[in-house]
Amino acid sequence: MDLFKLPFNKKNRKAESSLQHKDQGRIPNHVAIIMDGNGRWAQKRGLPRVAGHKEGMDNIKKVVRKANQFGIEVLTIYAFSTENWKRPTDEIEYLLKLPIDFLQHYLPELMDRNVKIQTIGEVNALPQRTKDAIKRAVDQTTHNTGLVLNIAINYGSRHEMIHSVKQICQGVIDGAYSVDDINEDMLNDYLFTADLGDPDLIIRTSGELRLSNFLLWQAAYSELWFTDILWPDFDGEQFEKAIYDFQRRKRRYGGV
Ligand code: V0D
Repeated sequence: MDLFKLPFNKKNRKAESSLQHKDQGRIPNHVAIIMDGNGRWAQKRGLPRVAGHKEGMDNIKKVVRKANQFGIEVLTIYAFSTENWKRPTDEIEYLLKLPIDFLQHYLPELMDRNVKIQTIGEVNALPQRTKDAIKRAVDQTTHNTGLVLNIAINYGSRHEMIHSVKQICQGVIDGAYSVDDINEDMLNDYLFTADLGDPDLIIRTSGELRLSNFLLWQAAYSELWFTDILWPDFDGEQFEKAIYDFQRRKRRYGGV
């Protein structure tokens, strides 16, 4: 029987999880992952790049399961960036069908696990069938109280900041507040992540040491954790390692 089927919620997650007590460490509230290396994983095996994306999609459940066991509140995964539109058309077409595929396979398990699905990014620009599938999943899981699986899709951090600034400007024009009222909290409140909090830990697989337009504002004090392992090979054990490394770091938020 798959662990993935166990019902979890905020209350019993603590009791069922022994993991989070290891090292007496703090559990990060919010972990974000850049799931890089799917194309390379496929090429290494002489497979088409899309086979790597499919494998990468199937891999998400392992990390969701682990995040749930740890009692992590928010897991943000970077599925499609605004820059990904530059890829070949057939690859984009395949990628934009993955949410449908993913939800068809895993939505029942996510429901059983009490996982709540949310998205950040410009979902409106996606194909109608993809949008419909995502909306159904968000609606169906909206009252779930366990892990928030926040999927960044057609997301770009600079775009998100521009969006926030435009909203604030409109507020000034409308007389809702003055220029002097603008502060960090206000900008934050207009970001897509307003209700999620900043990521405590950002993981990037596949050896690239960059943020690549992912959560730039929100990453101001995030711990960054990199591995050479390609996303389809990243498993629960690796995720645990990242959490334990996080627990050993001292976070200072600019203080001493
Ligand atoms: C490809 C590796 C899940 C990275 C993971 C549209 C890139 C597999 C989703 C997904 C993608 C999106 C929305 C949703 C449920 C699942 C997904 C895309 C790519 C791009 F509500 N995996 N995944 N979306 N990949």
